[in-house]
Amino acid sequence: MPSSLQALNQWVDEVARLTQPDHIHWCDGSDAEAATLRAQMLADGTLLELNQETHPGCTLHRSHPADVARVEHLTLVCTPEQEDAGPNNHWMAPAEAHAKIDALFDGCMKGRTMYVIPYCMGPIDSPISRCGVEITDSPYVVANMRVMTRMGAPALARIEREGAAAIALGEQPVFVKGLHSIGELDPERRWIMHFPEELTIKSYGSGYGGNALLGKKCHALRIGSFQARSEGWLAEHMLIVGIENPQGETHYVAAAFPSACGKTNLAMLIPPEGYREKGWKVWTIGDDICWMRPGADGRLYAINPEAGFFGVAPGTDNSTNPNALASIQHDTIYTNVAVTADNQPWWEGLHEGTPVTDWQGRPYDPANGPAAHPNSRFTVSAKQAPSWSPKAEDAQGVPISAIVFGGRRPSLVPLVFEARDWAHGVLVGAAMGSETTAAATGAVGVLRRDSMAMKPFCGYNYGDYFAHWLSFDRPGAKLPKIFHVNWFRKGADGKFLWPGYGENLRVLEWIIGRCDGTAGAQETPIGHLPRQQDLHLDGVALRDGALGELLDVNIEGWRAEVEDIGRYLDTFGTRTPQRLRSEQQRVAAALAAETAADAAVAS
Ligand code: O2Y
Ligand code: MN
Repeated sequence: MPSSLQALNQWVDEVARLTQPDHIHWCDGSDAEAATLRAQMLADGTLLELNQETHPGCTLHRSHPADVARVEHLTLVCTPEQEDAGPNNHWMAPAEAHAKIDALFDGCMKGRTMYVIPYCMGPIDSPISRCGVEITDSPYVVANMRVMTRMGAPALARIEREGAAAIALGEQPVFVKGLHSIGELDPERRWIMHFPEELTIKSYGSGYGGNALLGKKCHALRIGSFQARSEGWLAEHMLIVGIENPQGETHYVAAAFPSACGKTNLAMLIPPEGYREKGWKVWTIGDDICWMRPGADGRLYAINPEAGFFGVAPGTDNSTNPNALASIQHDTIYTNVAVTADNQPWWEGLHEGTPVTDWQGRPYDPANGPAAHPNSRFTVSAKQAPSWSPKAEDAQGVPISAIVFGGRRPSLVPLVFEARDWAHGVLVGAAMGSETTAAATGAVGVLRRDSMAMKPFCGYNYGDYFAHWLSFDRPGAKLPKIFHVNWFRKGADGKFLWPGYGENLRVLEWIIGRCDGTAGAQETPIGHLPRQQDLHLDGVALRDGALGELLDVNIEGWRAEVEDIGRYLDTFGTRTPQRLRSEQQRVAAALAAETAADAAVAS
């Protein structure tokens, strides 16, 4: 038998009976296995070799043109009661969902090899890590899972060890079961289903990213958030970054932003020159997902459950993210980028020059749109980042000093503010969101709330999720301070007021100063804001009046905002915790008092 764990063998047998593959391959994660798969994919055209002189070890995959991104409308959370999935999820009853997707899986691997991928999310020896097994018929998924997770023999050994321990206690072995097939890559026959109570994922009909690499969004966030709730930890859509000051002290910050708000850039930030000269350093632990749990000292300790980056290529260049660019010069899988005449990967903004072949493999013609797909990706080991922190392998995780929420808010929301306490911070996270851009939806300037950046990823009812967050505030807890940032505030001329990128370290410095008690602030009804003198701004070019606007709190605008937050909380009905409603009412009352005080002064 391939595994000493009978429950695993039985499940693999069951899946094989349903899908009827020609061969079954248990992945050991070895270099030899990776080389064999790579050669096979190069031979059948699944992968194309890129220029091995400029990009050694790099390959290109072109996905089906109708399979280029996550598909939220086809992504389901299948809890027995719809109310438990909440209005934040698409839902189907488990029996109906299993029947629907199993009919698609029936015989789908005939003529194909079925790969069994044991993987561990997080350092292999960490008590915070959790394991899963993905069964797939896509060798491209195997290659990506090898980069994105700790995959193969060590993961299987942990699953078997934990399984044996559970059985000894009379319990069921606990590992997440993920079944994936590319099927026919037909959008009409595509589902991404989650069964949280069964720790099971079933994904059919897509070979792309978050739909197919089941360790990422499906396990580490949707199933992970559900598991985290029952086990007392947090599975979050957050980057983790270490900020080292000139005294050699490192503070770890976890930050949640909706997709496409620059999480990877912040995780790999390069300090402005003046900061570098003084000795500031930035260390990358993770760029997308953070698992946190309280340690014995009451602080929250975090790991990055992933081992690699699945980053968006367009927007990654020498001015925005030199660290990411340096990471992807070798041993990288590119997906849906364009190619130059000398066979190098290319996307808009990377450098001057034009590609010869677009993401679909057609001769490049600007009339067909961008050469690289806007959601084209690189898959690369986190260890290849120059800013990678060896602490990312620390079994205990890193202690989190600050949690930062943010979104794209062209108006109203200041550059940075600090929540007054944990409950207020949870409200700030629940209320966060971005204004839509024309490219995303066609509707410009519409605010979409995306609580904790988890809207597409929370595996249960948001109201219960807010209650879970609030539950961490208990005796003995030494919780991180919570902040909100907005790098995207615009002036009346429609231009950004803040330069962003490396300059964001100035804001992080204030945040860390607030955590260790060295930075000043003023109290306002929405929280604590830096006064102009509290930020170090030497060497940054801001337009006249920009700082005033960036740190302004418009009371009437905020009154409307907080009312809208109240209406948003109402959408989760009785599942919204009363504590959160009280917090919203407290902020509303503080703002109203400010209006009354202003009126009294004026009269
Ligand atoms: O479109 C996809 O399948 C990828 S989505 C993704 C990938 C890496 C990090 N974050 C995301 C996201 O959508 O948040
Ligand atoms: Mn993400």
